[in-house]
Amino acid sequence: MKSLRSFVSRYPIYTLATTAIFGVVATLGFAEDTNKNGKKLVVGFSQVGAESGWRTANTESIKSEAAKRGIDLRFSDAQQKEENQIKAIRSFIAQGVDVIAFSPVVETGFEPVLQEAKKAGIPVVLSDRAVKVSDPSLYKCFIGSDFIEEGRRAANEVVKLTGGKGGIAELVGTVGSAPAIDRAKGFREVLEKYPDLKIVMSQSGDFTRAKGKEVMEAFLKAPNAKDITVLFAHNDDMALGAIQAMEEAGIKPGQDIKIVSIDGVRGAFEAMKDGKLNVTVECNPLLGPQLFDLIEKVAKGEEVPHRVVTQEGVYEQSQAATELPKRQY
Ligand code: GZL
Repeated sequence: MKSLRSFVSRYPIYTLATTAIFGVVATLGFAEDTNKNGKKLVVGFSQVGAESGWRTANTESIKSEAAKRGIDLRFSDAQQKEENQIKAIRSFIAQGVDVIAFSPVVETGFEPVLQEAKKAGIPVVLSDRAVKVSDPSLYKCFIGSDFIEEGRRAANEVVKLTGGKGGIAELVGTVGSAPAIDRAKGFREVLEKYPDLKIVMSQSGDFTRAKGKEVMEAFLKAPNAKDITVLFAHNDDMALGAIQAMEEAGIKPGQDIKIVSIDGVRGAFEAMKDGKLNVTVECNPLLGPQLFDLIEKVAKGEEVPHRVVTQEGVYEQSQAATELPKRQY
């Protein structure tokens, strides 16, 4: 301490400069995020995959925010396979990361590995999608959309487009995933009030454009294809695939068959601008900043809410042209 004092008295200008530089670095946010021992924060993140435009934007938001905060992010892409996510979480435990975060590809099957993380004293944060577990303490927080509300919003838009009458073809998301289960639930909750609006076909397109096109082709070949007046797609990528299938079959998407989907990716706004999609219900993928705010608190052992819901809107064709330049994903 004495030597430091004598250094400051002999070289005040160097001390002043160093303090100023550190101050600037900290203010500009270049200071690294640290764990409770003051070391660089190490976070293991298991991502669902790269199945859709939404997922790409979500991954970008997570990676860029971690880099901005100087966090050591161990990122793993599960290619939409649960066994890969379980393997990745086990690897994060073995590496002794400070926090594990993941977007579970399906709701069930994660309890054992979450018990292992708890036993290892590593807190877990859920991003985007939830899990079904018997012990809610197995994760500190779940930040993501209210998928049931997204389903209700989509159904209300279908009612507005059809006057409450017609036949609905449904492209379902990944079987067993929280968004697929809850969007279907919210959609059917509203439909109960409209007996003349019926789901005539429903099949999973696994949230991908390719599968969405394939399933829509099958819908259009079905004996009751003529009953379809509306398509409800659980995400924009499947809707864009279905639009391709309709055009190849000589059907005008957005006119002969109305289309309502969910996510709000750029491609959906372009399709609305071209009159091929009628509505997209927003599902915000830009979770990075909020997610790492929560992770930093959890890393320091601070209390966080067990559920954080992201705020979202609904966009119709008439808004597409003005909204398109503003879209961040
Ligand atoms: C929703 C997210 C879903 C998107 C799809 O939060 O989990 O997964 O709606 C994505 O585009 O594949």
